[in-house]
Amino acid sequence: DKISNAMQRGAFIVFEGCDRSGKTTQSRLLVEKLQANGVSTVHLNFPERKSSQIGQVINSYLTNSQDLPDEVIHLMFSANRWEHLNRMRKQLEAGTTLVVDRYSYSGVAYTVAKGLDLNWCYAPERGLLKPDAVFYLKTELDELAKRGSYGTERYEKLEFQRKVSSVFDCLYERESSYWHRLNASDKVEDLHQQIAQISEKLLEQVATQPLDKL
Ligand code: DGP
Ligand code: NA
Ligand code: NA
Repeated sequence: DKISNAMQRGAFIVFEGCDRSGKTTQSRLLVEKLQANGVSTVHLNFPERKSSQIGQVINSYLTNSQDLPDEVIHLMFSANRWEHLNRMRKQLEAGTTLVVDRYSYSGVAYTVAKGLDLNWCYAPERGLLKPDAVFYLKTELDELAKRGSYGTERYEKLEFQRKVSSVFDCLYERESSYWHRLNASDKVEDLHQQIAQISEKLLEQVATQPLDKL
């Protein structure tokens, strides 16, 4: 009926994976598909580098124009997610679906890959909204290397990505109830079909469920 329709929330969908795993392409395709189906959908990307001072510090760190201790930049990435929490919650509650390119799991994976403790890394993420689904685009690193050389940003080095990838694998084992691990070397269109199918089911399932926290 009309009252319960008014209370339906959007889904919170996250894409995770190493650099160059195809997250940006797949998240865009999903947004286009949902919008074409008449689903109110917003595309977000973390880190959000432009709209805040914290985002600008992160950008200068990633482009190697500023150095910061590992702990400090870790907390900055987390703070960048906290900056957007209220707006994200309002959008979800208003029925808008969020498709988000990277989230707290990148936060954990990239800092654990530097050698910091996983529980310490996860702590500042607690209390942020929990995604309804995470699409983990799993890359074979040798495959990724064949896609051509990485860019010049701080983390775009094969050995580092190998470590990031193994942390994502651990997180997948831990969080597999709502993570979908997909083979990033599948054809773009095949991957998109898998993702779209899972997402469309999810929209109905979560519409009347309360939002959860990490
Ligand atoms: P992207 O704009 O998705 O290419 O991300 C930029 C880089 O930042 C990429 O190498 C992944 C890394 N990154 C994304 N989120 C986090 C985070 O929360 N913590 C850390 N340390 N790195 C992150
Ligand atoms: Na990148
Ligand atoms: Na991205």
